[in-house]
Amino acid sequence: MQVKLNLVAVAALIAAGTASAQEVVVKIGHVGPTSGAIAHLGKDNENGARMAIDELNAKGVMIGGKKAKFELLAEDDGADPKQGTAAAQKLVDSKVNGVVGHLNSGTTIPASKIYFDAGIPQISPSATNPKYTRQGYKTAFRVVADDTQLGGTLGRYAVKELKGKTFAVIDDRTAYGQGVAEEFSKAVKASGGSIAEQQFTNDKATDFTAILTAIKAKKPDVVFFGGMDAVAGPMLRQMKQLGISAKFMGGDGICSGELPKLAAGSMADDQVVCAEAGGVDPKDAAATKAMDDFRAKFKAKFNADVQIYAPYVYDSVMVMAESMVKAGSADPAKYLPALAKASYKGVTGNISFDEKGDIKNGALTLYTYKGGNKSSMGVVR
Ligand code: ABU
Repeated sequence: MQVKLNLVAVAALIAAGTASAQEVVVKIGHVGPTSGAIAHLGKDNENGARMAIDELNAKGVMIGGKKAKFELLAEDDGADPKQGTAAAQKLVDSKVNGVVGHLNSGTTIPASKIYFDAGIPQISPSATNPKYTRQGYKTAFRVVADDTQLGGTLGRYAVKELKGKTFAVIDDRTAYGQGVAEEFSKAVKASGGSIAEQQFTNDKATDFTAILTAIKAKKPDVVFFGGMDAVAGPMLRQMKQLGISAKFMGGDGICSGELPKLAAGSMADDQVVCAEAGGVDPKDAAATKAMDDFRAKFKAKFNADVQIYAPYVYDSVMVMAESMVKAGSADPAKYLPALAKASYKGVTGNISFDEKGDIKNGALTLYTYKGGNKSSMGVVR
């Protein structure tokens, strides 16, 4: 009886061994702030990655003749550069095949050196500081437009379309906030506007009375904030309390579905103008439907609306997987050249990269808010 049981066990072990020899495990790392003030954005990104991983596994993707089993290794960096590099090192030590992340420029840039040194491809779905792809790291890719495009477009729009003449600019001193605010100011000045007041805060601040009082004295037409929605919301509340009714502008970091809640009813319709660093052309019916379908599937799966970048994270995982399929290998050194030459049609549009690793022909979508909802004002390239 004992011998028979052992034979059964050995047969099962052989079967398991055969199955695993025909399977390749692909570990995809994801890093974003799933704790802290912008945890809602980090979770949005992480869920985008989870959705892609689940779909790839359901589809049964073959890489080099073997069935691929995708695993998500999700890390929280708290939007903190030190936690970001620790998370990056942990993923490298876990021998991930690729990384999608991080969310913030301030974490993505220092982490990119760790991935580069380890030869691991990294795609950021949301970090917009230009420096990320200008360090000469062949492992660094980005699927959204950068702050030069974001700040520049918003600055020109503020002068030419909103007819603003005097501006106040605030930033949160992060790599993203400072960078996008500088690009905005440059474009405003180049378009004939003037910066009447410049102030700084930080990404954890909650009281803006002093800086808003200084701004109020200058009577600006527009207040621009370089930073994230978690700070912009309370800032809008305090602007209203102080009687500042200027237009409020910001980049992609404030352009979330959560901003109206964070501002707690203090935003007037059309007061806020922001830009997402991507977007599909509303005139392209097929692309619009694909994005609408994605949002509906996301809502059904996670019982949450897309905040900003979940679709870009989803596409980042998909383009990485497709590059592995094309290369016939999930080995980072083998699929990296295929990723650099990718031409992938995703829910966010066509993804291919220039020589720096930036998306080619990146789009921007300008938004305002009406009745507490994000409302598209069109796509700009
Ligand atoms: N792009 C806005 C949020 C992420 C970042 O670049 O820091």
